[in-house]
Amino acid sequence: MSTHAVIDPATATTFAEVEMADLAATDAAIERAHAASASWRAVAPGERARLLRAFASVVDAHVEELAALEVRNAGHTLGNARWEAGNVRDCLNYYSATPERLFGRQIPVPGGIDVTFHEPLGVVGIIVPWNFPMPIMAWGMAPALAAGNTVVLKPAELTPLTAVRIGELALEAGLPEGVLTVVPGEGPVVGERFVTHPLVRKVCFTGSTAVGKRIMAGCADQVKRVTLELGGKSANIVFADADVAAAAASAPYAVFDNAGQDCCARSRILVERSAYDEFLGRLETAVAGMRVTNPADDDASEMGPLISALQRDRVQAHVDAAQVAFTGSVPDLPGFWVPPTVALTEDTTAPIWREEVFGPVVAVMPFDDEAHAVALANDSDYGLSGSIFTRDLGRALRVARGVESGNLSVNSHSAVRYWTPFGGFKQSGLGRELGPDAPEAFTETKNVFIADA
Ligand code: TXE
Repeated sequence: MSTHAVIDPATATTFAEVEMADLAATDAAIERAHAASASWRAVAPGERARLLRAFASVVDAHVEELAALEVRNAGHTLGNARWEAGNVRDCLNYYSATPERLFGRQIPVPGGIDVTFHEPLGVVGIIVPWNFPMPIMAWGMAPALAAGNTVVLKPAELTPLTAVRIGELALEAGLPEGVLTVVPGEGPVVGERFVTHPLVRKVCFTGSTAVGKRIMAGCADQVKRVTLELGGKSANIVFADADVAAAAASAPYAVFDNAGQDCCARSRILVERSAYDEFLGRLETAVAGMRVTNPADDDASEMGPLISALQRDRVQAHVDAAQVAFTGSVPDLPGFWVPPTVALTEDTTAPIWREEVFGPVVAVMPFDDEAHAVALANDSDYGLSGSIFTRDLGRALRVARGVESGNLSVNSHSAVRYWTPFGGFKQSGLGRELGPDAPEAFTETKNVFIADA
């Protein structure tokens, strides 16, 4: 075991140390999860539902504590961090309905009775990134547990604190030992072990496309089930017939929320040429008005720092290579700060237009008509999210059907709701999380035929 320093990204100071699991500790956690599996799947559905609701209530009682930890550890604004902790509670409550409603089917066949069952997979390994530690933890953990699996979960090296605390809260709520085990550690050690260990039956990964490809290849070795939520370069398409003022006012939140470290960030804004100048003017006013401050000192902060020096340097390299039109402000602090930045381009090969920046940087490009907008939006390896601003319902539906993306919002920048499926087209991922069907993705379908005679 070694320890890892946890850093406050607003001030670049260490404020906690976390023990990192080595291979032996990872194997032990997986074996404990496997040992707990038989009894967890045998818990009566109503009792499993009750335990998940108890877990949700304990999380609810600790929302402020968890939010404060995330403000410090990830530089999130207090409003976002409260929403994130509440999202853990909400996902647990939502999927607490699953154990009593995970219906199989009776399919008419000749010669007997045929029934299908949804059986738990066994141990599920969840690998979580640092950008939304709590929600992404919940999106895998809640449906997996509800469907009768046990979970080993690796938080990101940079942001382990809330996951460790939620693991403790699960025990406090009465979940049996081994049902949820949080294993802080390095990706290439703990994360890779989830991929290679035969007792882990499914891996859920959220992170970079590069690591996602590696995980998918590793899982192929054992035909292991895998869900991937990867990068994005989502388009925010603004038509001239839209409420341009509302679109411009919401655009900063569509991309600069969480300092742009969001796989759903609408980091490409496409504006119909006739509204381009008006939109840019309004966007400049909105960006200038953004409150970029240390969230740990300012409850009303609208944007905090980037997560690490490495991430700041990656983002800064993109900014240096782009044609910057205007920026917002940053506080004078030693942490990892980049101001909200707006770049202009008409070059579809420019890195700022093609690559995921994962920072508070947006590229704006004009378009000529509906077909041009859809073609530009689709000219990407990614397809996770996106927005369409228009007052024309027919156009909204045509464009929404035309854009190759897993999640689109019309006249809104909201991307993720736990009631609805979330995931990407193309290199943004594989499989879907959330929504009513998520628990089934943590089961095997078993078909049993009983002969009449
Ligand atoms: O991601 P990594 P990084 C994108 C974003 C960002 C870039 C790099 O563009 O700039 O990725 O971020 C674990 N086997 N996203 O380097 O390395 C790691 O420990 C198993 C998009 O931080 O993919 C962490 O828990 N696991 C994104 C998680 O993978 C491994 C969120 C993510 O880290 C591993 C984050 C390995 N070999 C970054 N190597 C999104 N989709 O929201 C690392 N990990």
